[in-house]
Amino acid sequence: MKFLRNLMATVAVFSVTVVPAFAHTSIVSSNIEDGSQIETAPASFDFSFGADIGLAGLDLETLDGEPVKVAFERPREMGKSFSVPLPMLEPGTYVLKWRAVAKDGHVMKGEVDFTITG
Ligand SMILES: [Cu+2]
Repeated sequence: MKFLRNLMATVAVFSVTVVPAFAHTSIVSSNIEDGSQIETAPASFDFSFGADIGLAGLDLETLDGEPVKVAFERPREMGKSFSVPLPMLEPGTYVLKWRAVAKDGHVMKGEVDFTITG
């Protein structure tokens, strides 16, 4: 019985650590893909997650880490799809950094790197 109890405890711990990972999501589609080379910057960054999230932040930087101003307003509601207007971008490489809060309160982060070839 001791073995069974240990086994159950192990299974319980394993479930607790594994299940929340499934609740997390990331960008599943976007008009600017990570690592993409695009001729002209789109007027907005349109992106969707696999589940409802609270979009907490979106920052745009040049490759050197110079911030580029983006008209981002934190949405009040959770959602899956977002559209953030982008400024006119000169040719160069940029990094979009997003932060989101999952339904379980965990913070998720990601980056989308792209190059405007001009
Ligand atoms: Cu979580």
